[in-house]
Amino acid sequence: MREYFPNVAKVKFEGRDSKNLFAFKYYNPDEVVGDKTMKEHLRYTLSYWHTLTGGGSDPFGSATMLRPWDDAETSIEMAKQRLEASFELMDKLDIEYFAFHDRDIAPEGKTLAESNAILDEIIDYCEELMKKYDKKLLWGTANLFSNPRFVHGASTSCNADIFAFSAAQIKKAMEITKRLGGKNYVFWGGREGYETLLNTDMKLEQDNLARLLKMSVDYAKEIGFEGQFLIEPKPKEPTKHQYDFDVATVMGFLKNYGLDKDFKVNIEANHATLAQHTFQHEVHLARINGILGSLDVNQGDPMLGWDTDQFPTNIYDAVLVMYEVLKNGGIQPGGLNFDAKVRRASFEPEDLFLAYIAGMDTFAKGLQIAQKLLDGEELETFVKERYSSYTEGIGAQIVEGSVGFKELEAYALGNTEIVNKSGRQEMLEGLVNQYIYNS
Ligand code: XUL
Ligand code: CO
Repeated sequence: MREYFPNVAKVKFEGRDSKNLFAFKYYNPDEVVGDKTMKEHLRYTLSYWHTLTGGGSDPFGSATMLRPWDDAETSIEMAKQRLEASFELMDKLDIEYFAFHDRDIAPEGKTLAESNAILDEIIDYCEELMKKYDKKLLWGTANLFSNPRFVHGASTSCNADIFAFSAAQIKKAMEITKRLGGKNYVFWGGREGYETLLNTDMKLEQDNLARLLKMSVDYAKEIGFEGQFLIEPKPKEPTKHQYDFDVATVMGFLKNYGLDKDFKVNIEANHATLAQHTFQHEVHLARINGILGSLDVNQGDPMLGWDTDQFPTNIYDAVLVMYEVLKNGGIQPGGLNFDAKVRRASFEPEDLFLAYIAGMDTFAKGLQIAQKLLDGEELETFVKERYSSYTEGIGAQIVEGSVGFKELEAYALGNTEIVNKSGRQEMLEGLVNQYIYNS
């Protein structure tokens, strides 16, 4: 098989003093952190769309990326070359998992039947390469947003024919995900939202979204697909009002429609910040509600209001998110998917490696620091102490549910000296920094 990236050899761990650009300084797959190796904790995943199909075009200019498969003669030939290149990338970067949409792994045909046949041919080859390179599928999904037919949405389209088409596309995507042993299946509602209420029946659209999800659960049972279903929240872009705005909105929606037992969430950093939340907030909220499924690790630009999908290099966020992951007891069967693309000006093939290395080192270091923070117990002890009034006396009675308004009024009337304590935010921020500086 052709070598697509002959200028880059297998990327190895060389340690923090290495000056080799194509080496890991912190990601050491076999290093044990807490109870698992780094590789087991992090479950790094290559995003097929950004890595293999992203061309670098923007609203002001066309594609810039130089890619070894640019000269392929047909779209099927190009899809096969991309597959080969993706496994070479995973192999050289020691990335165990990948994630894909149906329409980025294989080109779309003129009809649904033709698209399905092309998918089958590509998935056959994918399966062969997975075996050869010993790689796994973290998740599959259906692209229900790029084709113009989804102009009014997919399951939330005003057009029932589009609902039917979407169901058929998900059915096929779920079948191929099962066939490749996918650990999860993701639903990102790319166009499930609206622009104006002047033309929108929001109740019917949300009911239909729930109907489609219910059909997905039923079909998974029917074919014996046991992967975890994940909803990926995002607040805006492409539609102004996306229905799966953030983790809290998704939780309410799932409960409302009785779907909460069947779905968890795939949280993306840049989607969290677009919703005016920190990445840690979204991960924490999902964790305490038992629905933390998987992570799309990337980062946005604090000065831009859209999804820039940059490779994650912010160590502070990585530490706090890995702290949540550790407190969750891990992220399996989810993983850390680099839903990130190189910048338009980083157009050389080698930039793909450099970007993944930067992201993988960031989360490896984040994991190490988070484990130390957890072992140090200062944060946990502080928070426990801060709420200690609920472990005895009136607080314990509130928690047990043994008092109501009358008892609380009697207590408050007799309690004339209320004392509050400092929240010590700056002290705690300094403490986290100390862990980062010293590790
Ligand atoms: C879009 C996005 C998607 C999902 C999968 O912002 O994040 O790539 O991760 O459809
Ligand atoms: Co994503």
